[in-house]
Amino acid sequence: MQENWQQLRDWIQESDNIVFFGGAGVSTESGIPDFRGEKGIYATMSEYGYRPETILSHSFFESHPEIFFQYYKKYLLFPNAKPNACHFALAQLEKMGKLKAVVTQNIDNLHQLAGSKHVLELHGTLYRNYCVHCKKEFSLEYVMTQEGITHCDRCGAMVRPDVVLYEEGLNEETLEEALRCISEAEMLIIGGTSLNVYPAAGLVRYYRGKKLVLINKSETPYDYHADLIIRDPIGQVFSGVMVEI
Ligand code: CNA
Repeated sequence: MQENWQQLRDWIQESDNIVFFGGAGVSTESGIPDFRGEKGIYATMSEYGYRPETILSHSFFESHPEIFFQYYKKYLLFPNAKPNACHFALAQLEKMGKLKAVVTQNIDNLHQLAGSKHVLELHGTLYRNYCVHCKKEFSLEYVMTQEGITHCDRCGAMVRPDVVLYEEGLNEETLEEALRCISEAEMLIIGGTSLNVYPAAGLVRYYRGKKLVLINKSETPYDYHADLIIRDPIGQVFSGVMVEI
């Protein structure tokens, strides 16, 4: 096993208050593309003539709902994706009493599918949907049965995913709980995130310990704060490390 993987294994073995902070790169090995990675959707598509950040903003959702729904159903919804070795390892570490929280920017529900219980979804989830007018809640299955814009079966208004769009604020309670977990953590593992999206990315600044691990294929603005950097695919890293824990 390479040296930096061994260091990660040793720190995991020693720690009983680990927090994981992750992003889209955690799910690329499950077949869900990220935004800013090498094969991310920001690099590969422009068919609508708008930047993805524009399409996924609150004002665009209100002004161009047809494009918003087409885009999100085509590029963000992967209902058949399965958790990978990273998701399963984190669930296992929680069961062992070592990991206290998964703080995620992901909206794909894969941590819960893998068995994690304490998951703080900073950007919400595609698995909850609600009517913008009467607030009736809908499942993902309901959304998938409708082409284009999803409409409420009670009042006819639009049904939107319960995710945080650009220009929208994060849920205060989730943010506070994430901040508490990170600031109390003995070990913080940051993985699969470009640390470009604020305020979520700013949360990692609240970590005060000496075991900050960054597992990311590409550089991030936070690399110089890390005590350990691993550039390998995160699922492979966890499957390699977990056999010895
Ligand atoms: P991002 O900006 O796309 O960054 C992803 C990072 O992960 C990049 O730096 C990649 O180099 C790195 N990466 C990709 N694959 C791997 C891998 N296998 N192992 C290690 N590193 C890898 O994504 P962020 O999460 O930083 O940005 C936040 C956005 C992305 C949030 O608002 C999410 O909702 C949104 N998003 C979520 C999903 C999802 O839920 N699966 C998918 C796409 C985008």
